[in-house]
Amino acid sequence: MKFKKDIIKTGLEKKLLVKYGKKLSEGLDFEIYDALSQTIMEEIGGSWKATEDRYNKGREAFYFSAEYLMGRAFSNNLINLGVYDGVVELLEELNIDINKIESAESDAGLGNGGLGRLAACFIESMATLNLPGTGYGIRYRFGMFRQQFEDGFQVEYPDNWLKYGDPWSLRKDRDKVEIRFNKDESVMAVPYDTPIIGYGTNNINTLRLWQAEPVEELDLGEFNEQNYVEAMREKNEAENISRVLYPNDDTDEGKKLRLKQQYFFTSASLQDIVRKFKLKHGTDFSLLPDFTSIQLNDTHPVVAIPELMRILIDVEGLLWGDAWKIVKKTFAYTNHTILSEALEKWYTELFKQVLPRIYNIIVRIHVQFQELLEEKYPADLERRKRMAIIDEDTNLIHMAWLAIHGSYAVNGVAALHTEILKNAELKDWYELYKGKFQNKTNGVTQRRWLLKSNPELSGLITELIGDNWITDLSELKKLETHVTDENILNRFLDIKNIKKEQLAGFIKGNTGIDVDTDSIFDVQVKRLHEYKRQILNIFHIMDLYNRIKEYPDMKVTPKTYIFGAKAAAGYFRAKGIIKLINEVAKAVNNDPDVDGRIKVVFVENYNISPAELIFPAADISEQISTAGKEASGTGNMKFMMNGAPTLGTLDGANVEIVEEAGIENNFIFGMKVEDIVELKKSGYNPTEVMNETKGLKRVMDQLIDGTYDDGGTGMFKELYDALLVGASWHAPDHYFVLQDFNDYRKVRESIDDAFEDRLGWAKKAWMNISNAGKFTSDRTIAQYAKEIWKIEGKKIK
Ligand code: HBZ
Repeated sequence: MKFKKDIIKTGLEKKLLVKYGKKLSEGLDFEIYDALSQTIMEEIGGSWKATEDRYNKGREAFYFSAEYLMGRAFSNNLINLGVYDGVVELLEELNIDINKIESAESDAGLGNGGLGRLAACFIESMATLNLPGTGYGIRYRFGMFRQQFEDGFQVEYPDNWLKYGDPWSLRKDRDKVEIRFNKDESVMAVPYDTPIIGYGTNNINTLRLWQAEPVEELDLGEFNEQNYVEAMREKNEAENISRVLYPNDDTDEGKKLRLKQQYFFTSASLQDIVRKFKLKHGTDFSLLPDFTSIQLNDTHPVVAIPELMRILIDVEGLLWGDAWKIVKKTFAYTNHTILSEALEKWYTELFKQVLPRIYNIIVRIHVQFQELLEEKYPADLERRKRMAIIDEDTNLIHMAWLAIHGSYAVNGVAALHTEILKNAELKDWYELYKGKFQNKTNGVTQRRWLLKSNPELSGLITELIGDNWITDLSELKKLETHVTDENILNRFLDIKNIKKEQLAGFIKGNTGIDVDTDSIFDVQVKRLHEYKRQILNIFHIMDLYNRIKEYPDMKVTPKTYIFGAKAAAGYFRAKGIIKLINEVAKAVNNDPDVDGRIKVVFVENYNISPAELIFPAADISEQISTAGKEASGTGNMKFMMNGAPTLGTLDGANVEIVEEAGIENNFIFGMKVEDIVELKKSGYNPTEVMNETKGLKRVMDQLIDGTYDDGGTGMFKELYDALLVGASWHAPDHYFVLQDFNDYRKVRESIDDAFEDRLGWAKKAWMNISNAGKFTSDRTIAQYAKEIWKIEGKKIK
């Protein structure tokens, strides 16, 4: 977009006056943010429409996702439009601080973690690549909860992100559709469209999020009878459907409202797609798969498969067989996890009650699939049972099985993950449907995670290799020739220091803690989960603290351990780990004996905006999940492109990071997938490991001897038991924390020495940046476009 200063200025003034009745000098930060954003929205309206017209009649991809973790839109949009500097200048002239305007925007936190953020990166890459692609999802009234620490415990508060409205979305009343659950229950789905602005292009794609509303605002009969509460009931019940994001990132909720959410947004999106298809191509639905590819982001939208059957049969009058052929050529499914507790299953009873017609369709798909299996594996009853879409022993509908059977492509999200799917978790399915399986290693958008969040490093990169890297990240490879240039390495270190200063300022504000920016910033930010092993990290800190107390003169390279993590509200053990980290932090940070050598910081309410400060400031990226458990990880990539070596296991995309950047430039430790298989076979005894590993017994004892106080909740004892005794649903230490402890400590010690050689360190960091090219979501999306969606870029003028 061309920057037209006068137009932006006049727009800003007008909007302030009309909407808030204020002159520029009187506007509050939020009001200025709102007025400016609306002005930009008006300016891009033409391109937005032109993009829609350009994609018209061609093949399109649709991304169905229950989550989009977008963060703030303002600066990113200005940057992608190429008007950021102009707007900064204008605001300076008007004596307005852009940082304050930026901060007035709430994060759109409509996602839990990696899966939701991936969706956000993906739609941005689609726009940048001029790909005809639309995102569909839910406009939650409340996103991911706001986390607060009270006495070291996590407490959840609602995330009221729409309190002041959202200037980046447009309500499209004319496109609203009715969603029928059963014969006497329906709601309206009203779309809100957000422009997805590509970088360096005029193309503007769309994210369409549905909001639930009652079919009729008020029951007038009840109202006239003066039953006001009854009159409002329908409104509230309808609105409940899009009221709040479920904050679980790992266990399937199995709740009625969650199923309603899933059906609500997939049905609305399919109705929208079918309506537009008919407008453009008429009613020959056999052509639908020629023009449409729908990507299912995990199992959350998989109910779309039977719903499209319903629409084609009940509404459009097709025969079952014809409809099924169409459906199977329309959907593709992405798997993001192998944790069995995360694979969605629904009780038939509940399903039948909420969605009777869809249930019938699933039964028929199930029966036909069993017939197919019988033909293929007549003698293998066990296999047929394992693969049953409806498990007739447990009465559970297995959504992942429905997804694989009902789609034309299935993909994992990193090479190792896809191999595990093919050879273990989905082995039966791979044997049946080999041709469907693909790998698509995740990526992240460098526009947000480097260009926007680290303008200092971006400036240096552009100075050295030009700015093509912004849309072609493989260009970073050209930086490698500078790895021997001390001047450049020193400039990198200076930039890292600036970013650390900025983060230190934020930490001071967020937690009150002063941190030393000369210390190693060792960072683990991600959802709190046992498999991600934050407990391994804190155990190492407890051990180091014990040793410092015992040998006060011991040499320690100063370190700041930074954590950020939310636990699912009902995940007791994860909340215990949060409390433990906070207790250790309190002890360490207030102990004069430690004398500033180590600090522990737990950033409250970690989400996208703090993340943009954290990744650029990190010296070390902690990626320490149990091998085989983290499907990919994407934070690991954000650290890498900002020059933080990985301290990690050979898990998920870490494997590929090390392949690209060199094992010598990262810090790899711990058991590999094969080692774990072996250890399980030979019998794992965590108590023995604890007794044999120096310092470990002491750390474990501190969980139960009162050293750290869990406020009488029993949380720390529960952690202790999980590691040594196990529980009804798992063996002791099933994520091998104790087993990997010693190796982890060793590799951390090697980091200390490496860090003190400043230039040597800068070289490692630089090699990571130079080889981060693979991990752009542009590459991932180009692969989806070519190998799954079969779509091509269509640039507007
Ligand atoms: O998806 C994550 C994986 O754990 C991570 O390894 C991967 O990089 C990322 C993107 O592919 N999975 C999630 O973030 N999953 C969820 O957030 C989730 C949300 C709701 C659920 C289940 C999982 O019901």
